[in-house]
Amino acid sequence: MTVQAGTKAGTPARGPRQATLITVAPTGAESEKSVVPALPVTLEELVTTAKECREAGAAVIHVHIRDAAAKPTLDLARLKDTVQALREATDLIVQLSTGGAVTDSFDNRLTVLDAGPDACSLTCGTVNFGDDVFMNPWGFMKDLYAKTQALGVVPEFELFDFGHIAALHRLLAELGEPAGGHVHCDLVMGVPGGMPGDAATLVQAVSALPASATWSATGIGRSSVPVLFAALAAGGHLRVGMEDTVTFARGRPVASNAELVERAAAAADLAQRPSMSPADARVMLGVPDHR
Ligand code: KMH
Ligand code: ZN
Repeated sequence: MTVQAGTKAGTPARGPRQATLITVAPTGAESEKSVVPALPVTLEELVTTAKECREAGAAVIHVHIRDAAAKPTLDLARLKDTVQALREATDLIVQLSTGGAVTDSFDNRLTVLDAGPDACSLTCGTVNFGDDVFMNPWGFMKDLYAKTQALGVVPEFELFDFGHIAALHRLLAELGEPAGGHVHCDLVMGVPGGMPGDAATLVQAVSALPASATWSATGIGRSSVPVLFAALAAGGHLRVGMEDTVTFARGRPVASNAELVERAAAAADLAQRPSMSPADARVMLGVPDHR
């Protein structure tokens, strides 16, 4: 693993130190198209969204897909088509969700990697998820991580709670470095059942990450703006998108994913840490360009 002397969690370990990596999570598995009409659910809508978000400053796209009825699916053929279409249309790093929906089986979630993405999410533990449970037992985590290593898919470690950070340390100790040789984490804050989305919690979580890790943070729902500012202030990167919030401001629905990326990029500019290009993000994360 690349361990750089003198770096600590919270400072970007590679690539342009000042830039902010912005990931967009445009769809998720939870919102319904009938309730949130701006949600991109078809391949065409997703590709249009990806281009707009790239223009607005995103470097990574975290992808959940939907079927013809706009329901969440992990259909492998659809996932392959999606990876190909996003690569043809943009230079974004394509990160497929292995979390899927809370109803997805472990086998189907492992199969996601066979779609050949650049990167994938890898959640480091089970968490209460509103009225549901998002299941990520140790055995599944290990199988998923071993498969990312075998296929060269770069994982992003999704951390919903403090116990997930302990599990991440255990995973790295037992199975070694990730594909790409660099650890990048995403703090997912404000899920009902996970860690709260506030500045004090963020600082505490960052202090527990592996020493050479880079990290981003996302706040769910009303914690999206406070987490965005806390992450920038603490030297982290950002994830935004309609997977995480469908409300732009009190009483005002999100009109498009691009406006969330625009707001994140504007905040990053104000923080003197402008958005990072996909090419620089590939260097930081250790993601080869498969296009
Ligand atoms: N939809 C959630 C149950 C991930 O993408 O890896 C899980 C999730 C995490 O969204
Ligand atoms: Zn997701």
